Formats: sequence, structure tokens, C-alpha cells
Amino acid sequence: MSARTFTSIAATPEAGPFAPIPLVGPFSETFAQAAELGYDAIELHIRSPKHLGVAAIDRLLSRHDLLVSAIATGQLYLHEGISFTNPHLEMRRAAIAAINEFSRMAADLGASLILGYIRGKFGDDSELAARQRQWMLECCRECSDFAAPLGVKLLLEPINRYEMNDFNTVAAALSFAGAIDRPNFQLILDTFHMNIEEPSITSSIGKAAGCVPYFHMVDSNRWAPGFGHTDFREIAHALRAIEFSGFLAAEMLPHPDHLTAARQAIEAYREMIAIIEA
Ligand code: LER
Ligand code: MN
Repeated sequence: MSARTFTSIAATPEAGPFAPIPLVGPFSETFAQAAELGYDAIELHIRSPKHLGVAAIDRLLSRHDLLVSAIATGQLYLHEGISFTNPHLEMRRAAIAAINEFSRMAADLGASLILGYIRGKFGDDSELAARQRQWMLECCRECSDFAAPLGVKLLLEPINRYEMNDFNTVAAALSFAGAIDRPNFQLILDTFHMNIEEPSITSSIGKAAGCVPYFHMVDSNRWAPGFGHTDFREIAHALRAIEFSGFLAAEMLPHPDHLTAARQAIEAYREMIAIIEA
């Protein structure tokens, strides 16, 4: 079987408003930690492609024999307030420009881009929300078309109702991805959000077959697998059934401490991979 599943762990240079990032600190230190723990890849949470040049990241990747699985783009919204649904055109254009800049960086690093918070929030007014959906669609198409020739995938993440009000479920995200209709526009699924929103995590995985190369694989309480009540064996069998190939990534709370969490997650991922690739 040619399919392969890799492990990844989220890292950011500075703690910010988004808590579930286990490795926080200079990349020179967090990359070394990830490699020592045995991870294949890093998921970069950064505010701007200018934060640290590609050449510096590349040197760290080679030194530690790591990949970059994805760049998470949420900090653009959390820090800069730009999004695909901002009522001001210049803010939407700024979001597109920033995502395209991230796509260039992702191309150099062989990574995907995660589209979560950068989508912004729909207003309460239904007329405004309908316009925002259309803006989001246009932004996602434009960014997908920019990323496609660079070989970069854009991954739309369904996020639970307490954080976002656009696509909470796999079904809603699949329907939007169908409307975007670009092969490089796919999904990332996060089992923390799925536990809240999906009637059945495994059936929803089945429905996303063929367009989900990436998971945030965390427990029901957003701790590492094993600290909550999610059944990861069952999920591994569902991934095997869809011939999953891609990344299992630890975007999770650093509890009880970041090293215990990181060790427990990679142990769980190895057990899952043994099932997925059996
Ligand atoms: C938000 O809760 C989340 O799961 C992030 O991956 C969004 O980019
Ligand atoms: Mn996530």
C-alpha cells in the first residue's frame, strides 16, 4: 500500500489567544523537542510569513529531519482582525493577500494551509450573512486558484458552534467545498470539534473520504488522546476504511504539561497508524 500516515505537532513562537498549541517558544527549541519526541512534522502557527524566513525554517527542518505538515492561519484573524467575511472590502483583500503570501511560504516548505478563523464570523442579519457567504466563496476560490499552481492545498476546518458560526459540521463544510469546486480545496477535520458537532465521528469520516488529508487528532476535552472519552481505535478503523493518507496532528491543550501531552499523543498516533496501515 502506498498510503502513508505521518505524525505532526503544533508549535508557535509566542503564546497567544489560541491555547491548544503544545509547543510554545523559539522554533530552534520546539523543532528540537518535536524531533526528540519522534514526530515526523511540525504544524506552524504563525502570525505572518515574515515572522521567520523560509530559509531559517528550512535549516531547522534539515537539522531535525522534520517536515512542515501545515501552516495554521488563524493568527491573522486573531491578531490582525482580517477575514474573508469582513464587511470592508480592503480587509477581505488584506486577508486574501496574506493567505496568498502564506501559500508561497507553504509551497517552499511542502506544506498545506489551514483555513479556520481566517473565515471570520457571519453577522446576525441574514441578508448580511448571505453576502458574507458569497464573499467567503469568492475569497476561497481566489486563494485556491493562487495556491493550485504552487502545489498547495487549502484545508477548510469545520469548527464547533461555540467558536464559529459558518461551518460547524463535516456535511456543511463538504457542501461549501463542493461549491468552491477546486481539487486543492479540501478539508481538515478536528476530532475535538467533531465530538461536539457530529452525530457519529466515524460516519462523518466516511462521508469525507477522498477529500480529507489531515486531522487534528485530539480527545473530547481537547487533551491528548486517552485523557477524554473519544474512541481512537474506532477512528483508526474508519481511517483505514477510507484509505486515509496524510497527517495526524496534535493541536491540543498542553495538559497536564506539554511533554506528557506530546508523548501521549505520539503513542496514540503510533497505535492508530498500525491499524490504518495494517
Ligand atoms: C480552532 O478551534 C481550531 O481547531 C483551529 O485548528 C482553527 O484553525
Ligand atoms: Mn483544529
